[in-house]
Amino acid sequence: MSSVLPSSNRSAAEGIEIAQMESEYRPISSHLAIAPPVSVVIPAMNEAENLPHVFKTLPDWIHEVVLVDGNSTDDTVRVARELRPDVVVVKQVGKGKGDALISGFAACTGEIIVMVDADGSADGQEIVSYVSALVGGADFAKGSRFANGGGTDDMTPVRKLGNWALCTAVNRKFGARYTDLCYGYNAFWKHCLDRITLDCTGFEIETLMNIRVVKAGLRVQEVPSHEYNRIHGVSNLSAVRDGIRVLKVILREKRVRRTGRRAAVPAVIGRRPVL
Ligand SMILES: Nc1nc2c(ncn2[C@@H]2O[C@H](COP(=O)(O)OP(=O)(O)O)[C@@H](O)[C@H]2O)c(=O)[nH]1
Ligand SMILES: [Mg+2]
Repeated sequence: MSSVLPSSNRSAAEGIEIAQMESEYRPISSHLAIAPPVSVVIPAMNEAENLPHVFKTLPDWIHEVVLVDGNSTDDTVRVARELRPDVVVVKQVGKGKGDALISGFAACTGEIIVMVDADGSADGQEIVSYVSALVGGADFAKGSRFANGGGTDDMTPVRKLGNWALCTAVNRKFGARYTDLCYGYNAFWKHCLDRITLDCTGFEIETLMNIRVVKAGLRVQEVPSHEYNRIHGVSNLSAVRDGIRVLKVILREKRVRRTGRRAAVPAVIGRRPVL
């Protein structure tokens, strides 16, 4: 369009265009500005004491925070609203972290969704790394405590061993190259939800997502992440009970592919993020 304008008007038109672009793009680091709105989903069950820390680490360029309350008996919802009056609170109808996340995803209005635990184990400042991976071309930015640069203060040796064994099983069975499996800090383009059906209720949700994104041919990039200790309270996860649930998901997903009940899906060639 600028080529048909007289040269005296061209710079004014270009100036307006640049001003419009600047208003659409939010700087998220010293070298990156993004246009897509980012929603953060936080599943929370009795995390009132941890929320002040969690909310404090979230970057100010976040579009919305969706807190999914698992029928907390403490002040989780009141504290969340005090800390952030614009927080979107979703009251969970069912039970379990998976059920909570599925409800939270449905409530998001952003183009990018980031999953963040409410126990203080995740540093919200890492969101910029996840978003960078997504605007750089990934469909799914998968946090990893065992990729170079990642780490964990929160996992017991038993949980580390179980996670490693289950991760190895997923890599062998589905041709993935993951360094971590059962980790709650991940981010993805909302359109990925059209390609992966989520139908589980518990802590196996991350495993199900990690398997289905591979099966759907989506582009997955691991993002090194550090998991800190839960600040207050105790984990709701039981290594044995939830490890068995994760194993069942892996076996079920393998059976689904082998019997061909779920059709293979070609790699995504959908809308690409614009920088
Ligand atoms: N809404 C909701 N959140 C849950 C539920 N179970 C766990 N969470 C949340 O999921 C996150 C991870 O749970 P956590 O107990 O820390 O498990 P861990 O990180 O695997 O040890 C925390 O923010 C919990 O509050 C649930 O049934 N409903
Ligand atoms: Mg935790």
